[in-house]
Amino acid sequence: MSTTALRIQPSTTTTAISSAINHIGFTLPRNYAVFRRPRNRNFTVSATASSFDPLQICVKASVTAPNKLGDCPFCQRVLLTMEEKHLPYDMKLVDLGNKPEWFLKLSPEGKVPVVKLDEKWVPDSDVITQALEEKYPDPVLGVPPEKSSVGSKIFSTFIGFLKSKDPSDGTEKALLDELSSFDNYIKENGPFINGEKVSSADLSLGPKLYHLEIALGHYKKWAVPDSLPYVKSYMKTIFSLDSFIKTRALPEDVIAGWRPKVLG
Ligand SMILES: N[C@@H](CCC(=O)N[C@@H](CS)C(=O)NCC(=O)O)C(=O)O
Repeated sequence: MSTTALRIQPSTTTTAISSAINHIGFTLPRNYAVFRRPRNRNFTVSATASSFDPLQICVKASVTAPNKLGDCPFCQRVLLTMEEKHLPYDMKLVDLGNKPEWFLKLSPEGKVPVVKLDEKWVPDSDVITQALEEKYPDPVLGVPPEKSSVGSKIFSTFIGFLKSKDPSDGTEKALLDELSSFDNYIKENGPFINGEKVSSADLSLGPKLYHLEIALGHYKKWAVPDSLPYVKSYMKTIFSLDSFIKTRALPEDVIAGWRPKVLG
């Protein structure tokens, strides 16, 4: 908690106090609130984070640029959740090619993302995003169970097609079938999976579609066909969210990340 002492009259509103704080060059981070204590006397103003210090998250580091976020779609999913919930966070970039000791101590499986919640390092994006939803329910990102699996087979069928060396083995068709049923779903229920607002289902699927677009474009010269306009517009919408732009990987990292799978 940080404390800023100002001379303010008892009648001064907290809104005026906030602007006074901003005026002296101290910008309140998002998620901070101003309180007066004691009420209605000359007092100290406390600018207090509504509940916590920044969340600590370990994520994959870029392999193509120094000090940049890498190409892990599960890390991006968690970062997107924090961004959409306006939670401050502190990223620790981990070189997965040469995992440091400090990282292996807190993540014995050696996987990212891991997030420190209630003094414990928690792995797995499913578990982390669920815990964030429970701990920080505003805004609600959760979806009814029947919607949480919409589009969930797209990622595995994309990987099957990406790895395939035989154009007639049915892997492209398997991916197109999944994309086609997603196209129909968005046509009926969109623009997002849960309707009008972005949800946890979009924040999980979006980074995977980003990998699909870049990796298949690069390695197979393949793109989502024009016959699936709802998939294309969905991708455009998700990829242009501020939260997505802020947390996306560099295309060079996505390409480098999939190379071992493609070479097989
Ligand atoms: N089920 C996990 C998967 C996490 C995962 O596979 N992360 C990859 C990076 S994308 C990883 O840490 N791999 C360890 C390694 O490459 O050694 C989740 O949803 O968080």
